[in-house]
Parts: sequence; structure tokens; C-alpha cells
Amino acid sequence: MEVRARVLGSQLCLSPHSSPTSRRSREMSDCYTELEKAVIVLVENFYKYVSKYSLVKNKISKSSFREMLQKELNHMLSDTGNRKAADKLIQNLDANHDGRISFDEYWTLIGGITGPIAKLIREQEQQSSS
Ligand SMILES: [Ca+2]
Repeated sequence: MEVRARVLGSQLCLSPHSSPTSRRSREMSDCYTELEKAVIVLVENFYKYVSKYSLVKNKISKSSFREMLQKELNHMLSDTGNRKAADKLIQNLDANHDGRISFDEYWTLIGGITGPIAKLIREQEQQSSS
């Protein structure tokens, strides 16, 4: 199985640096399912916070990551405005200790958020079936 988005991206559908709210992004996402749209939003969100001017390519700086936590995850994570808590989270995610968040490290955060949501859904389904 291959990720078709990669092929589509080079042809028409994905621009890795377009913002999720750009006109192009919205038009292109009409051809996707809800799940595919969610994946695109997750990927585009990463690139939204990658500095286009940094010498370190395709990584999010600590300050941009703190900004992302505050702007994008303040309903699902607590203390996103707390610098100490954000820095602790960054430290935990920064697997290679380079002081920046790579896509894989960002994905660890997404997995960490979706795990408890899946657990909550399972518990609700068990309660409603018993
Ligand atoms: Ca890192």
C-alpha cells in the first residue's frame, strides 16, 4: 500500500506549505474523505509552524511550538499558556535532543493526544452497551 497523497501532492492536491485555510487548500480538500481531510490538516499544521527562513529545515523551533500549543491545542491540552509546562512537553517530545521538533516528534504528540480520546470513546461505548 502506498500513500497516494504523495503522488497527488506533486500533481495537484497538496501543497506542503499552504495553510489549512488557504483557498487552494479548501478547494483541493473537497476531493477527500473526512479522514483524509483530517490527515491533511494534521500535516499542514506541522508545516504552518515550520520556519521558512530557518537554516534547519522541516523542524519547528521551541518558540513556534509553544505558539502552536497555545493557538491550536488549548482545548485538548491543559496549561498550553504555561511556558514551563510547554517547555517540559517539548523536552519530552524532543527525542534526538536537538532543541527542535521534527515531524516524527510532532506525530508523537498527536498520538499522545489521540490515545486518551480513543480510551474515552471506548469507555462511552461500553457504558452505552451495558
Ligand atoms: Ca528534535
